[in-house]
Amino acid sequence: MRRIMLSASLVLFVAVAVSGTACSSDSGGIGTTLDEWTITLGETSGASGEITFDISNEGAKVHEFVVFQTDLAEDQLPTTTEEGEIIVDEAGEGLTAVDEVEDIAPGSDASLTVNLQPGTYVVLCNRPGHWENGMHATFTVA
Ligand SMILES: [Cu+2]
Repeated sequence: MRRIMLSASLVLFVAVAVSGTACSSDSGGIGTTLDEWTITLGETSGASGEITFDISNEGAKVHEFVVFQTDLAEDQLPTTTEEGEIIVDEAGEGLTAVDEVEDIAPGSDASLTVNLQPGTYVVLCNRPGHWENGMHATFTVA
């Protein structure tokens, strides 16, 4: 009898562990919403190491998601122009490009996993004019 109860609780434990894993892989990333003209992060800080941004474009325009390491304020980045509109100068002083996802269509999702060291990061959309219109957010890694 005692042995049967032990195996029953072992089965229960395994079942909980498996469903716990499935649950965390569904929502393991940082929810990231792109829209005109905002980038909204579900969390604005995280621990160093691999971080995944689960990106949804809920806007009506194509957007992109670019990650920079920088100590500059998110609305005070070096700029240049493209198609007559302001964009962030990705080679500008004080910016270190980390990674990006381009051309995220309206209504579609994307995912970006980056390995981040402690520091301050700015995420933004660098389609012409979009950063200037407000598509930027700050993310801190401890
Ligand atoms: Cu955009």
